[in-house]
Amino acid sequence: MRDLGVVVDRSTSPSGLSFSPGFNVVVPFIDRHLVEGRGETVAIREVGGGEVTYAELAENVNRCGNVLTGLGIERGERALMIVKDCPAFFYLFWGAIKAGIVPVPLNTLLRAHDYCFMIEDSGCAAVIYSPEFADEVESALEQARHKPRARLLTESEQGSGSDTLRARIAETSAELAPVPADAEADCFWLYSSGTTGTPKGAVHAHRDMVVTSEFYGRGILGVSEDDLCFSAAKLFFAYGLGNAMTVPLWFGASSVLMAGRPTPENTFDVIERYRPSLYFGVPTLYAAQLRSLAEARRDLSSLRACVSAGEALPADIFRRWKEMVGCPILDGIGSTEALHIFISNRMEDHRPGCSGRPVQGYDARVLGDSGREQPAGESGHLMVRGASTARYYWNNPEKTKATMQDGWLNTGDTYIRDEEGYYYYCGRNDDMLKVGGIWCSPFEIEAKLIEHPKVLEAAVIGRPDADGLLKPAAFVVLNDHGDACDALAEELLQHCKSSLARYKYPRWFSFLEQLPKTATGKIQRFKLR
Ligand code: 3UK
Repeated sequence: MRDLGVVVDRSTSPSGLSFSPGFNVVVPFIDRHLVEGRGETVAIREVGGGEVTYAELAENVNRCGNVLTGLGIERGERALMIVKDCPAFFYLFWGAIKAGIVPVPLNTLLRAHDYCFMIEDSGCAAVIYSPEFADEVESALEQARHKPRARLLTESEQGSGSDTLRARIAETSAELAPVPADAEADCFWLYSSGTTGTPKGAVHAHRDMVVTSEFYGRGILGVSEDDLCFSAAKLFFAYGLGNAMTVPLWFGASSVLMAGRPTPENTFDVIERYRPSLYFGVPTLYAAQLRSLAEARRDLSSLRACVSAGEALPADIFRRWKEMVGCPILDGIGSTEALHIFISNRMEDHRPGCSGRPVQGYDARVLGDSGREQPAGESGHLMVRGASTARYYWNNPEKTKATMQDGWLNTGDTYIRDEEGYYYYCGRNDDMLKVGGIWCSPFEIEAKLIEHPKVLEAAVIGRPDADGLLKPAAFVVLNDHGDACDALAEELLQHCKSSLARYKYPRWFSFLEQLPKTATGKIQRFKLR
């Protein structure tokens, strides 16, 4: 792969990867497949749509890069993407990178005030969005003090004319030379949620996607050209981005894309119809799928591996899935900052209730509060080091310094490593929750509750549901405790749903006369738990 800018050779460097000067990651991920004779191979199968070959993909990437340049976006500037899982996501992401523009895929489940923050924080030059998200995105664009030069819908709702990415792609040149970059140069960002609800833009370099594809895709899953990947986790999530886009593209494999909310029914329909070999889910969905399998059998025989990440997979879900489906679920921990999974179970070596061992290419350690490494069996802060980690957060030197030290990433998780080198998740070091694998800040829900005129104070914590997965539970102190009733709980629920992202509402409400607090007035969350 020398003339494509990257050499994979385990004997030449510690990571086994070396990159040429001027390296632009689009070349090995997209253009290489034409050189290797894969032009007619299908890269993308779109549920309810058609197929996209590697030749069509490469052409549309070029056209899309030209569309972005034509909008007046310059090298190094950011293009925010609020785009559903569809081929246009691929065209935009890689087209931007090829033209030297920095794509920033955003969580499509967020609300206007979240997008407003990201528009201002990124100082983006363009916002490109699917019509499904137009209401939230357009109201964010109105509110934002920073006005991006360009805004563009991917397509119009009715599919007809007007000024859309689709229309512009058709009118633009299919030729585009890659802008020379560097393995270490800034390539794309992903926002990671902060404890207080303000997200941080993790800046990833060109090399990072090569590293995750080699280390996790090859090292753990042994992905080949023959694989068909299906990820219920969306492309905007670092986990989905790897599962459904970078890993399959790196190996010349295919990906099946499904837009919309994954349910047990629609994910099983996709598995039966397209017969993927690799399936990627999150614990909440596996739990729901198991309930659905108990009602009706499904043909999942095409799967050679199932993967779970985003939050810890309860041992019971692992066991029941193995019993019912026959194939183990490989739990692995990854993060937006590390880009993909860095500690994982393996096909030939998996343990229920365990995250597994470090993926080759990554080092992990568990530190005590003093900063010294903990002995086996004792819990501490999980740190990780590897060639795919983000080097900094945009515009946030304090958070960068607190999280990224000497090449080590502080994950914010508490872990135990046992005598044999297996890692066990013990919870977060902060109050953040993962709900369905997606970040959820208790402070953000509390702030929303306190906006309600009848609420004096609120505290939100994670409480395990019947499957052992944490979901937000709210404890509310009212101005007048006498108002407490089911109807008010319902009103508070609607109040939360009206402007928080859909997955963030409390699943339980309890009314208290007061919250447990320390002498200094800090809420004692452990007492509520
Ligand atoms: C938690 C897990 C226990 C943990 C992600 C795979 O989840 C991903 O990225 P995020 O930035 O969140 C990272 C945090 O989520 N977590 C993730 N996986 C597990 N906890 N067991 C797990 N298997 O708190 C971690 O610090 O949203 C997952 C690949 C790429 C990713 N970005």
